[in-house]
Amino acid sequence: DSSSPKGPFVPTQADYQKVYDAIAARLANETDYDDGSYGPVLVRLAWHASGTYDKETGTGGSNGATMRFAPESDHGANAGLKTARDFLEPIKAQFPWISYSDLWTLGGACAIQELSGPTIPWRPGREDRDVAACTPDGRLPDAAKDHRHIRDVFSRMGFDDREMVALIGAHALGRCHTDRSGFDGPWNFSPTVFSNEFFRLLAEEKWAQKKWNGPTQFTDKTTGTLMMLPTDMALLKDKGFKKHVERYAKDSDVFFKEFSDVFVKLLELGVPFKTEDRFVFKTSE
Ligand code: DDH
Repeated sequence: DSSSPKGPFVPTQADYQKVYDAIAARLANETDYDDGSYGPVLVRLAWHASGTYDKETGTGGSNGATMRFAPESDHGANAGLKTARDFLEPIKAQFPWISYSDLWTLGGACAIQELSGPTIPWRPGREDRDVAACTPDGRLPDAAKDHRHIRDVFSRMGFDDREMVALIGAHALGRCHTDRSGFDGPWNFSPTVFSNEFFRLLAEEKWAQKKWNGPTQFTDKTTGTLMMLPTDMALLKDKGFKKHVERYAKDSDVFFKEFSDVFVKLLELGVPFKTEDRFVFKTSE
């Protein structure tokens, strides 16, 4: 009946799949960037939007998408993420009903799946908040620090040792950029394919401090072209972390399963969802 009043648009799983498909298509088309994919930087955007969560105060997390605003957009840790936010703008224009906070997290889930990673079940319901909800600087990890810092930062979000190590395995993807973090280079030879290579190389390669004028980072002795951050190396120093590095280095299936669970948890920290149901999106062919 065309005369009946229309209620507000309530998107279904099929509508979110359309958003997923549009992001996946854009990832497939826009290959003239870095190692050929915006996927890694989309994963980093979803992580930095979520990783500000503080379990004591309930502040931060992906709900709000406050990285749209200064000061949060200017926090040192977020350098370079404008690239990812801008990449998603045409998707927001095509689907104006989705919040930025849902879009950025969906972008991360989509990128993991499209880069051959595990399925990332995803829930909608985040609402954008204004500049007043920006988190203070210093909540995201500092790559120059040690195992105690990793444990401090990730316990504040509510993660245990196993989850911390699994999450950092996302460094299978992408690279460091001197004009963003000051560090340089990729962690493995296939930075656009999600894998357990980060752990395999960390456990099996020999790493030496890089000789250069930049910040302290490590280089593989075999080729001299790969990198590890001080915080990555810290995973070998701490017994509670190292056992998980070794488990994931040996067993890719276990890593995929445990990464999926903890990435889902990361993207949901502090979000007041109204639904229990998660959507599993179909990956593109
Ligand atoms: Fe990371 N990360 N990350 N990271 N990260 C960088 C790049 C990428 C740390 C530092 C850096 C996670 C944890 C940590 C990704 C995902 C995740 C860069 C380089 C630095 C520095 C940025 C640049 O120069 O462009 C530190 C420190 C930690 C830590 O936990 C101690 C986690 C948990 C994730 C995740 O996704 C779950 C990804 C992907 C990238 C590659 C980005 C790109 O543009 O490529």
